[in-house]
Amino acid sequence: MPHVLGLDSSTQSCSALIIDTDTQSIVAEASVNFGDNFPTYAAPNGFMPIGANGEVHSPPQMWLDALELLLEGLKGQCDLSQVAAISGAGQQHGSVYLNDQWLNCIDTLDTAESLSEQIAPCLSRSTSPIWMDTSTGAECREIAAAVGGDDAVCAKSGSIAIERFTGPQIRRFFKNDPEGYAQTAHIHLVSSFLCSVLCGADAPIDTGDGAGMNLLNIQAWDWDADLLDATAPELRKRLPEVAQGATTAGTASDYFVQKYGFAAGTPITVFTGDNPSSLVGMGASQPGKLVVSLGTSDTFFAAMPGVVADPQGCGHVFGNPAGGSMSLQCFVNGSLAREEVKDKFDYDWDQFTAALAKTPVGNNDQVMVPFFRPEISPRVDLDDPVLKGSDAFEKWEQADAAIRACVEGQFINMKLRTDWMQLKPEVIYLTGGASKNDAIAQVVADVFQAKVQRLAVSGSVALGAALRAASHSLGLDLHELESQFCKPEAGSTLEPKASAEAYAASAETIAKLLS
Ligand code: XUL
Repeated sequence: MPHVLGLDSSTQSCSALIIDTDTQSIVAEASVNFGDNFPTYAAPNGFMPIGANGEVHSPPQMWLDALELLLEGLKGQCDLSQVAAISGAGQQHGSVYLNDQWLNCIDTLDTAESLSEQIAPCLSRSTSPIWMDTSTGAECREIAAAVGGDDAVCAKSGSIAIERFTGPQIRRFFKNDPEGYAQTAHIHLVSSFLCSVLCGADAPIDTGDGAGMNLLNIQAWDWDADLLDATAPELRKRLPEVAQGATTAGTASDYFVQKYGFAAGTPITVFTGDNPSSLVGMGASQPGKLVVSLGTSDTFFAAMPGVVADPQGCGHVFGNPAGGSMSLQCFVNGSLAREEVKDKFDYDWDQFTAALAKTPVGNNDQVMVPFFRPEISPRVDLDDPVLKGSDAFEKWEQADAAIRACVEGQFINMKLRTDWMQLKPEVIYLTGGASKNDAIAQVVADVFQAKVQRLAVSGSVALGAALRAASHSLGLDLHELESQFCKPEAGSTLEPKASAEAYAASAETIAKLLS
């Protein structure tokens, strides 16, 4: 009977897993794609058309509608009164702005009406800026200047003031719409907003997601007075408390008990960000294992033995939901760059894969800076001459060599940018769409000189949430749960085939180009 629900409200969809911790199996799974199910929000990929200044917003009501449709789907698959614990995760950095009706509203929700109808009047800002928003360059500079420069912000918050983070977004809202800011009594992250709705009370922000705001002090794991002051006036009273991952936020509110059949009193563990949740769902919450996720953008994250910030200012430190801290580095030129090279030569993915098989490891020392849009690791803007690395790309006539140069360039850059974490990985867990490609996975193994594994489980964010809830509320050992649920797919392990020297010359060239 120990069923546990994990939720994942990500950029494009809301998904859930219910696991049985006795039989170590998945009892129910559901996913609701925002664009497909809610076309009236005009957010086909989960966000609305990009604004003139790089604004990328999503409607929070859409997240609520998706949550309801998802729970409806789960209710059709199993008896939700059997769920003994709940947790969840949200896309990081996105913020929700609420007025003073919020607390009363979520405490008195009526099952005759939908969540989105009832919560809409509480929104002091109808849409939420999300992590893809790049409109806050000026605010980042202002915050850094007020606190003593990038290094000072980085030492305090684990990241330099950076566009997609929440603090600069809050500052921009305060500057552009002071009345709207004055009407705002509560500011939540996507994760803590949804957790609050489920609990019917204001939920804390956990250290995993909270550290993605440029507001949290990563030594104290609490709000930093200097950063709050540099961001917007009277910000502290608008923010909830900060909590460690192993914290109960509340219990399922009457709305969810009556409408979906959850048992009264079902405990809800504080939600976290999608990446911290995935760290747990990949079975990597203890130092020694690291995760490389190959998606629209590529991310690299790992549990850290101590709190260290990136001296180059490109990486991030977040709280580890299992305790301590984790590092994360995001590479904007992920799948989109691989796709760009593939399309340039009119290749399909099979031809792309064959190109890697046909070309030698190290590509005869020919390199490419594989950035086709501005990169953040390292920071390279569109008008930066380094993007002529893409001009270097223009010079590529040989499709196969160009493809190898792109993939090798991506992982050589990833290795160079993540050296600050001082990790000696025993194993790299590869996840995301492109992780299934053995030829790409082999380049990862060779560049990092580490074993690469793919896990049998998909949906590591929702699984991480379920495992956290099982551990915290049911008292089960998190690391044991990870070893039960996060098993490598049979035959998926790749060992490095090339020697460490194979990439020495290319790594030197790329390091010089990007210095
Ligand atoms: C991490 C980041 C994204 C979002 C959306 O810093 O911006 O990975 O969490 O998934």
